[in-house]
Amino acid sequence: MSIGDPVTRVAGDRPTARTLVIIPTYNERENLPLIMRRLHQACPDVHVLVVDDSSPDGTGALADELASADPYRIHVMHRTAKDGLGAAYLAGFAWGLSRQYTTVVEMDADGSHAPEQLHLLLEAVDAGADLVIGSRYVDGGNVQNWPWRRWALSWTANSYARLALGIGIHDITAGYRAYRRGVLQKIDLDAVDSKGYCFQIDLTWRAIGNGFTVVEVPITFTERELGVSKMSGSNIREALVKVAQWGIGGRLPRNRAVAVTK
Ligand SMILES: Nc1nc2c(ncn2[C@@H]2O[C@H](COP(=O)(O)OP(=O)(O)OP(=O)(O)O)[C@@H](O)[C@H]2O)c(=O)[nH]1
Ligand SMILES: [Mg+2]
Repeated sequence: MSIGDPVTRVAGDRPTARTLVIIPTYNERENLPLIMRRLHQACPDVHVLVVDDSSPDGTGALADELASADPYRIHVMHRTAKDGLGAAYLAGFAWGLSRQYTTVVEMDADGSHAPEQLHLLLEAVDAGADLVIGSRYVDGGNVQNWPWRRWALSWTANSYARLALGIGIHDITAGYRAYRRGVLQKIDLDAVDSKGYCFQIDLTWRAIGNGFTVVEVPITFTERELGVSKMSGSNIREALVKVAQWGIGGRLPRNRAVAVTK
């Protein structure tokens, strides 16, 4: 099947009937088995694609072991070099769209996105949302164990993007998301070149620009306990520059810039 093809629908199918969870990894050896176990305990029916950028710590080989023990539900894509979160997700989206997945989820490997809350995102897709964002900054959402500097960075990044783009989304940088297949088919993914967390802003901006409904559901985000963050100064610079460009370019008529909070 090719990327633009519609999936074969069975009468009564929910939009999340065939859900793929993409987990990008770079040096997440300690975290990967934990997150996979939690995910399949919470949502036994979802399939997983691990997208590993040749992690020096052997995460890719570990993912292969997990997949060989559960080949129906667990899949692995190996990429040759660290090329950023955005490129890993784009490769994962293409993989998912060339198969019969109806909903595609983004989830970090580091435990910040609780698999036990995935059902909240999927329920919102089934209720009609096109893109669901697991949000830290709507009523009921929160962050656990963040140092104040990390919180300040996230708050500033969100406020800046909201102001520059003129959109009412509270957590546009959030990486816990569910996309209806049709959103990824319609967005021009070939034009996306954001590498770091700017990728999340980019996709939200494009989803809204294409007229899709974006819904935020509250989640509890927990700071990673194992492994190290890949957040870098270049990620921040990328977001600063691109958001300013998009804001000035005004690609989006303001009256379409709406988001719904659940
Ligand atoms: N394949 C791939 N995965 C990556 C890359 N960079 C980060 N990741 C993964 O993307 C997810 C998010 O990365 P984190 O380092 O936790 O970054 P973050 O969540 O934005 O930042 P923190 O809040 O500091 O943790 C994790 O599962 C990483 O292993 C990359 O270049 N390639
Ligand atoms: Mg993280």
